[in-house]
Formats: sequence, structure tokens, C-alpha cells
Amino acid sequence: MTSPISLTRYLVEQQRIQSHIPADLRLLLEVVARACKSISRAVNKGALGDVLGTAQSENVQGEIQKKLDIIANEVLIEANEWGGHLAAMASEEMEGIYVVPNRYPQGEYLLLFDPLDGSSNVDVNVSIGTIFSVLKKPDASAGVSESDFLQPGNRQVAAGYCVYGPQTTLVLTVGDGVSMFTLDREQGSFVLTQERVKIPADTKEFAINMSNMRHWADPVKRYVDECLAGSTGVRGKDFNMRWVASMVADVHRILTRGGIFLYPWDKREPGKPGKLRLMYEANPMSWLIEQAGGAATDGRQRILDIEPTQLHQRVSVVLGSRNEVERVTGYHAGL
Ligand code: P6P
Repeated sequence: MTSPISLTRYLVEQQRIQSHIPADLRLLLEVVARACKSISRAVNKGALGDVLGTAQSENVQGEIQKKLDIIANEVLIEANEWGGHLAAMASEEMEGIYVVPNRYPQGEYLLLFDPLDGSSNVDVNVSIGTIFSVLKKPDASAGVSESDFLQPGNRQVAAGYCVYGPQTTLVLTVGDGVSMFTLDREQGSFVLTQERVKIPADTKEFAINMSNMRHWADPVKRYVDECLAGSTGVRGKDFNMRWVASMVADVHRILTRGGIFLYPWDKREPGKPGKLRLMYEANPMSWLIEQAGGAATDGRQRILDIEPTQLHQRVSVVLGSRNEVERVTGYHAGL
């Protein structure tokens, strides 16, 4: 029986074989993974630790912060600021960027994260997760500012998430496919459990918050109505629906068995392109989905090609099994 491959061994071998994981990026990914282990421990404490409930504060999005939102954010900042691999970090939980303090060496990478996505689920013991995206500073020589982060998702050098569910699983891409690592709590290390993840091009499972149906644009209504019509309608097959209200959990299911996830624009706030954030939710998830053979658009264009204008800008998201995403995108184009 071959010995299990740890995340460290996987990254060392990828660095040696593929040489597209420079030493500083390997260090960054190992530090993020270690931070996710700490967050997993805090999440798993639940009512046994002082981690549930709200923190009596709001984040930059105007959302009430959960205690675990703040804990997870602090864990990621403290884990990453001293290593010399980063120039700065950006988080859903912080209005501006966090520049690595002068007392530490600065690196060339930029780390963006949603420290605890789906945190409203933590109080009801449903899977949540950490999402992260890695960019390179455009000009290695200069200082760092918020504008350095405003790069399209097709410029990411690494992306991933850690889902805190029945298992704690780290899912990662550096541009050469998607790999999954499950936390072995006895060893305290992430172990490679799946490589070359592939999403089926077709599916019978869609994920959307159906309570928003009356607010959707017509192309989304048309797509969902056809799914609901099932074998009696134009699709000629029955569909199943899932909605965890935790993007990490819904995306993990899609990477594992296919499906389509939609959080589209709706009429409630017409000026808002969507609910989800481009830089640290949609971009990393879209790259993972594309690296696994799926597709990701905002209903009209490839998410990874969107040129960002604001750090916390939102976007409409349609991602998953390629043929379904292309169908929804086609409906938006009037096909
Ligand atoms: P709703 C969690 O708050 C989140 O940002 C995503 O993880 C999730 O897919 C979505 O919002 C759920 O939104 O409106 O269904 O609660």
C-alpha cells in the first residue's frame, strides 16, 4: 500500500516536477492550510467554546459579523503576515487592504480571502468554509496599494477553499487541475484524497435560493422553470435541487458530483450586480470550476475575464457543469 501523500509532499513534488510553484508560493499555501486547520478547530468547538453567535459588529458589507468571522480573519492575518511571502492581504471582513507591517519582510504575493463563508450556518451546525485567492503584485519593485489587487481572476496564481463539514477538506488549484486534501486529525496533516477532479458536463442538480424567484430576470426564470418542468418539459429529464446557503458547500458538491450553482442579479437591488463578491468568492471558485472542466459566467461573460473596479464589488454567478452554464448564458443572450 502506497504511503499517504501529505500536502507538503504534494507541493514539493509539484514544485520539482512542474516548477510552477515557486518556493514562496509553496510556503504561502502551506501557511494558509495551517491557518485553515486552526479555523477548523475553532469551528468544531461550537457551543463548547465561546465561538458561536454574533460579535455585535458589522463588516464592510454592512453584515452582522459572527464571532467566528472575526476569529477566522485574525487567524489568517496572524498566520500570514510574518512569513515574507506576502505584500498585503484583503478580506471580506476588512474595508481596506492589510499591508504586511514593516517589522516583517514583504513578498510579491497578494492574498485575498473570505475567512468564513456561510458563517450564518455555523450556529446551526451546517458546513461552512474559508475561500482564498492568490495574485502577484503587478510591480515587484514598488510598494503595495489597493489598486494592485484589482486584477481579473484570470491572473490568479493559486486559488482554493477549505470546507469545514463532516470532513475538513482543502481544495486547491495552481493552474494544473484541482486536487483535494482531507484533514487527518490523528496526524494533524492534510492528505491527498483526490487529484485531477473533473466535473461532468451535464447534470440533473441545480442550486439556487428559490425564495428569490419572483425577483429574477427572465432568462433565470426560464432556466429554473424548465428544470422544474422536468421530464414533462423541454429538458426531458427530472432535476433535483440543493441549496446549502454556503457557497463552499454547494461548490464542493458540484466539484464532487456535478451540478449548477446560481446566485443571479435580482430586482430587489437593481444597482447591485449580485450578492457574491468577485475578488474573494467568485474568482477563486470560478477558477477551480474551470480547472475541473466546468464553466463560470455572470450570465453573460466569463467571470475570470471581469476587470474589477472595486475590492468588494459584487457579481452575478452561474457556475458548474459546462453544458448547463452555457445554456443559462445562452438564455441571457436571447438564444
Ligand atoms: P442566501 C453566504 O452568506 C453566502 O455569501 C454564500 O456562501 C451563499 O451561497 C449565499 O451567501 C447564500 O445567500 O441569500 O441564500 O442566504
